[in-house]
Amino acid sequence: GPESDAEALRGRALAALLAARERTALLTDSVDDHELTAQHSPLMSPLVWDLAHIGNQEEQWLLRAVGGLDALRPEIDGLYDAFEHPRASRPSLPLLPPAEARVYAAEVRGRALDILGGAPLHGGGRPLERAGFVFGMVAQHEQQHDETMLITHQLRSGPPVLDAPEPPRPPDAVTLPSEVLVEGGPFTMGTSTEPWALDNERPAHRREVAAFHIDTAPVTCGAYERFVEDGGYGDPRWWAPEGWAMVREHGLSAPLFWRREAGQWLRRRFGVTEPVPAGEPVLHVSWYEADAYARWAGRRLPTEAEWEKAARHDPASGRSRRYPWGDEDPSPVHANLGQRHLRPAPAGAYPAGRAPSGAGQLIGDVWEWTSSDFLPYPGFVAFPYREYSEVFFGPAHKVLRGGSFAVDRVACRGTFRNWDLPVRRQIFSGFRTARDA
Ligand code: AVJ
Ligand code: FE
Repeated sequence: GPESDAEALRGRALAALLAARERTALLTDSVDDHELTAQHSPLMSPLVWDLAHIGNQEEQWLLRAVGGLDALRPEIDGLYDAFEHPRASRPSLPLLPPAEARVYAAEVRGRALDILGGAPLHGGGRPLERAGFVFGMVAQHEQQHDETMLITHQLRSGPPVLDAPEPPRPPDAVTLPSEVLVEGGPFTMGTSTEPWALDNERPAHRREVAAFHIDTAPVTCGAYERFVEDGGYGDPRWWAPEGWAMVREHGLSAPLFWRREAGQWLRRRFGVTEPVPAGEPVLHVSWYEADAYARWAGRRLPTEAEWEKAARHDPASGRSRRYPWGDEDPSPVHANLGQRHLRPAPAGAYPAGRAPSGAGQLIGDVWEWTSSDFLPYPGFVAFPYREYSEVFFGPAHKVLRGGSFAVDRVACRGTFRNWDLPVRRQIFSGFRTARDA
């Protein structure tokens, strides 16, 4: 009944909040105070900013909006407002030092758990609390910043501080077809029922999608290396005009973190230099690089609707699944999520995670660039704040789908939408290609 449903939701929200904090602790306790406050890249905040920002968002939504409490430290709100201070300027702000930031986040968390214990999560409650949405939103927010902090870890120099086991090898990579066919026809895109889906994933709506072919797996480093070796970065034919300008301005010749030494491509990954692994999905490419590779290969990026149809549409039932493999939450047999590994799994891994279309590794491993601009779905309503999605809609941002190895499962679904500028390559981004049928 409603009572046990509310208790199940409370348990799920509690588990999601605790898991996020455990990961935040791993990312912020693995470096010293100097590294927490340093600027590792002008593209990123100091780690200690993310830490206190996580606490400040939790305070604003769980303590103030839900709990009706007054601000614990009203004077710091402005420091941790992402719109007030661009990332490059954050190291020079009077930020809370690491010890104070930890105490602040822990104090907020203690009160948030008290509020969770008494919140009406079922039925008639306020929209913010219904089905535990706001608690799920805060857990997703923390996990998204944990991914951001992992990007900062990748950008830092010095010896490695993180470690994780290797991802599983594919059982049958050699027998996989390179692409699959998705038949034409309508499918249901987005969701109106997923309780913790964010505003930009809503509402569910029908989309007509013509037949297309899409890669079975993300484009690998080995395939991408052939584009590099074929002079791809020196040939304007393959590039969008702004992409070509980016290549020229920054002298780009390969994905970020790659370098060529003694006739071999090497890459740096979380402080370790290693040969570029041919069978692994390519990482750290911008939208412009993905777009150029696809043109060189005689193909194109999939649209966002094509990506979601390949990932969710079940022709047998005519309905869209929560995930490629079905409606069950992700487990380690389905996808490389949650920073369990510090790299994508080789192409062809996770056979249990494949979609009815036959495409695999749609969830986890690498964020996948699509050709689409980040736009609202028909019937979009900003909730609970315009600054999460609405202010980013428009042609400046391209959509990424599917999540990377650095995404937690609470912040990943078949409907989940990420976005970024087409020049960005420090993110855990790759892609797959498509063509008209
Ligand atoms: C959805 C990943 C683009 O990190 O800028 C974090 C998520 N929003 N805090 C970002 C987010 C507010 C957002 N992305
Ligand atoms: Fe944020």
